Amino acid sequence: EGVEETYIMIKPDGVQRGLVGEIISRFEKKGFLLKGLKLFQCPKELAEEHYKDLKDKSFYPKLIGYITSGPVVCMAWEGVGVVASARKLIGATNPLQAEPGTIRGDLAVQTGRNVVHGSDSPENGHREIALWFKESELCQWVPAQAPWLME
Ligand code: YYY
Ligand code: MG
Repeated sequence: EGVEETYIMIKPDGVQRGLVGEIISRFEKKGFLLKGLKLFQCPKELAEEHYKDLKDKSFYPKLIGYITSGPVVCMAWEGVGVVASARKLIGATNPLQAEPGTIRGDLAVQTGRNVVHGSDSPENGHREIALWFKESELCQWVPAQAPWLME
């Protein structure tokens, strides 16, 4: 597996419920590299572009309302196999089906309030990071722990 990047977003319920630190911690402790981070009030147009593949679904209008209902925390994370690994840390879309130990399994109960988003492929990781961040908001850096994380 190669180095990938993924877009992770704490949804408005996660922010309102005071789960920002807890959720960021899980990715940080795993050992992924944080490249971008901001609190952001998402405009409707951006939410619609982000979820454009779902625009024919019955829940789409509610989903757009939910994502724009308050600030979100936008993150860009990098690492080997980060896309699939982050999806595992997040857990199943329906929190009642998400395994204990996952973010949704531990912290949420309903699909419509599932606290966090994660890109579903490396291609979408690139697409979503480019959509939510300006190039100047992303940092290229080598953390001090790097040699202790990977040989
Ligand atoms: O990638 P993931 O977030 O796990 O699920 P998606 O199938 O991409 O759906 C995006 C988002 O839409 C989901 O996190 C909640 C919402 N949603 C919903 O409200 N009701 C559904 N039946 C399916 C998805
Ligand atoms: Mg998805």
